[in-house]
Amino acid sequence: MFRGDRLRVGWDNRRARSSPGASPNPTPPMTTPSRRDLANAIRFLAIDAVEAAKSGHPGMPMGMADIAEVLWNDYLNHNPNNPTWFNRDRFVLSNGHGSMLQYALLHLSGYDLPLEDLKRFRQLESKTPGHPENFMTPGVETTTGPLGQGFANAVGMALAEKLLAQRFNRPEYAVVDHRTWVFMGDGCLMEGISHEAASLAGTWGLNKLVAFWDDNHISIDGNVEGWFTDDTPARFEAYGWNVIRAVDGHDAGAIKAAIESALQSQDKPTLVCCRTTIGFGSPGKAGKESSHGAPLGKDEVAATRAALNWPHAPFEIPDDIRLAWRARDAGLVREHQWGQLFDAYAERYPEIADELVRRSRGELPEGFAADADAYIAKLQSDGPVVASRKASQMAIEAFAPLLPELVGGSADLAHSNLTLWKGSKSVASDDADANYVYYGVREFAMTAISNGLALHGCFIPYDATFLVFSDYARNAVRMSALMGARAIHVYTHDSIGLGEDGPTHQPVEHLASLRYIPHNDVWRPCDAVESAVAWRAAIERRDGPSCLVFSRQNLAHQPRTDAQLHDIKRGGYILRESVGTPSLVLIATGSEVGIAMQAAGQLGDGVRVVSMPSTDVFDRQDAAYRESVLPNACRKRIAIEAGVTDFWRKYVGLDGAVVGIDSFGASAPIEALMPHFGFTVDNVVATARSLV
Ligand SMILES: Cc1ncc(C[n+]2csc(CCOP(=O)(O)OP(=O)(O)O)c2C)c(N)n1
Ligand SMILES: [Mg+2]
Repeated sequence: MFRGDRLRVGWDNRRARSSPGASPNPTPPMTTPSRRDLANAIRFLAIDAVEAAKSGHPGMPMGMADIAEVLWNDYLNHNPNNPTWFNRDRFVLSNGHGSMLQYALLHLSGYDLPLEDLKRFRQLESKTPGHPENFMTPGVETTTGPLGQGFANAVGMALAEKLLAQRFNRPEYAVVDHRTWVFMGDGCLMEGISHEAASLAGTWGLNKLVAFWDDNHISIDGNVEGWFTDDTPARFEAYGWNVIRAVDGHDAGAIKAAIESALQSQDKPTLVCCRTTIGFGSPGKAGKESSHGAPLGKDEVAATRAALNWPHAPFEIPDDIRLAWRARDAGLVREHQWGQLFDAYAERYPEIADELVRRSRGELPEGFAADADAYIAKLQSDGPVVASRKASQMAIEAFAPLLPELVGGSADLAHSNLTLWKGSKSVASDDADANYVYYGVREFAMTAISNGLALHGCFIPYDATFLVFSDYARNAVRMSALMGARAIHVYTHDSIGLGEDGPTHQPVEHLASLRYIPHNDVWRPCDAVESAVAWRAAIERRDGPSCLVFSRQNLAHQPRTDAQLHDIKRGGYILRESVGTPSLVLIATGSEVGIAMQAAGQLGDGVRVVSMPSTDVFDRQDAAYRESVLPNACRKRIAIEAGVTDFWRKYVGLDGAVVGIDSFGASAPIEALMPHFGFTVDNVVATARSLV
C-alpha cells in the first residue's frame, strides 16, 4: 500500500517525488572550477554583501570558506528544495557573526534565498539578518550569534537524532539517520557553555555530531595568545571526544580526510581542529582582527579580488561555479530515496510510522485534550494540598505516559525539582523509551540543549532548576522565546518561601525578569489545579517557550466553579467574586493567592480576588475579558507576590499598592520569613485599609 499521503502532509516531499530531471539546469560548464574557486564564491558574496551593508563580518566566511565548501558539496545530506525535509543533516553556525557564510551556502546550493536578499544583507525584513535567524531564512536551523549556544543547540539536535533512531529505526529501516555539523570559533570555545555541552555530548557518545573549530588565533581584541591558551584538543579528548588535530583548513584534501575519519567514529562526537587564516585572501587584513567585524573597504576589496584572481563584479557568480554549487537536483534524489525507504517502513510498521509522522508535525496525540480535561477536573474535586512542585510532578506523571515526545530533566536537582516520573529512563541508555536527561549542574547548556531538541522536531523538551538559577540559563531562555521554540523551563523553589537556604537561593527579581522576555509565557500557579493547567498550556503552546514556576512549600487548594476552572487558562481570572461592584481588587500569584483569599475574607464582601498565574497569557486576552477581571473603574487594587514590586505597577496603578519584596531575602525558616517580609493576612488587610 502506498503511504506517501501521510508523508506529504507531515513533511512536504512532493517535489522529491517529481522527476529529478525536471528542474532547469544552467548551461553545462566549459571548465570545471577548482575547489578554491568554489570557496572564493563564498568569500566574495560575503565580502560584497558586507560592503553593500556597510556592516558585517567578512573575516570568518573568508577563513572558513574552504571547509564549508568541502562539507556542503561532498557530505551534507540535504535538499535545498525542502529545507524541512525530515531526515536532513542539521548544519549549525555557532559562530553566527559569520552569517554571510551561511547565506552564501544557502544561496549557492539552491535554497530559496535569491541574490536580491544577499544584496539586502542586514536590511529591514530581508531574509539575511545580521545573525542567522531560524524564523527568517529557509535552511537556518537555529538562531545563532550569542557565542557557544549554537554549539549546545547542535548537541541537542544530535541527541534528538539519537533518541529518535533508538525508538523508531528497525533493522534495514534506518528512517532516522542524519548527522549534525557545527562550525564554531574561538569565542564559542572560550564561553563556558562549550564545556557544559561538550562534556554531555562526550558522555552521551553522540558520534553523529561533528564540530569544526575555526582555529584562527584571532578574536575581536586581537591575537588570542593573551586570553585563550587552553589546549583545546586535549580538553575535548578529556570530554571523550574523537579529536582530529591540526587540519589545514585551507586544504580541501586535508579537510576531506578529516571528515572521512569523523564519519568512522562509532561512539564519540568528533572535533575537527582547523587551522585557518581569518580574512583569507585579503593582502592587507588576512590574519588580522581588522577583518573580523567591518567591511574590508574599497581598496582592500580590489586588492583581494586581484590576490584571489576573482575578476568578477560584485554579486556576479560565473555559470560554471554556479552549476558546480547547485544541489537542488541531488537534493531531490536524496529525499526521494529516503521517501522510498520510508514508504517501505510505513508498509511494514504502520503504527510507528504514524507515530513518527504525528511527532514530526508537532501534533499532540488524539485524546490528549480530553484526558487533560478529565485529569484537571478530578484534581479540582479531589483538592490535594501539596507544594506546586509536587503538583508539577503529578502533572508530568499524568501527561507523560500520553506524550512520548516529552523528554526532560533537571540540572542535578531531580529530587528537588521533582522532574522524574515513573516512566523516566535515562538518555544515557540505549533504551528505546529513553526520555530523561540527567543534565548534571549545567543550567545554561541544559536550556540550550532543550532548544536544540525542540528545534530538531519530534520532541517537547522540559528542563529544570531552582528559579534563582534561571539566571544561569537566562540567555538560552531568551533564545527559546526569540526562536519560538516549544521548550518548557521548570523552575521550583520560587521565592523566599523556600526558607533556610537564604538569599543566595531565594529569587526576588526573577519572576519579573522572566516576564520581561518577549514571547515567553511565565506561569506561577497557586495550587495543584493551576499547576496542571499551566503544564497543559505549556505542552499545547506550539510556537514558544513557557516557564513554569513552582513552590517548595505546600499550597492550599482553592475551590472553583466550572467557569472559574475554565478561565484559569486565560492567565488571570476572578477566584473570589465580590458582592456587587468590587471596592477593592486583590491580585495575587502562587503562594500569595492563599493569603489574598484569607485577607479578602476579613475585609468583607466588596473585595474581589484575582488569581493571576500568567500575566503574559492574561495580557493576550481581549480587552473585554481583561476589563471583566480588572475593571478600570476600580482603582483600589493590591498586588501580592513575593517578588519585586515594580512589575505590578501596571496592574495596580498609582492608586494601588503592592505587597512584595524589593530587597534580598534572608536565611531562616519560612514561618519566620513570611511575616518578616510582610506576607501575612494582617499586612494585606492593613495595606488595604491604608488605601481607603
Ligand atoms: C556571548 C557573546 N559574547 C560576545 C559576543 C560578541 N562577539 C562576537 S564575535 C566575538 C569574537 C569571537 O571570536 P572568534 O569566535 O574567534 O571569531 P573570529 O574573529 O575568529 O571570527 C565576540 C566577542 C557574542 N556575539 N556573543
Ligand atoms: Mg577566532
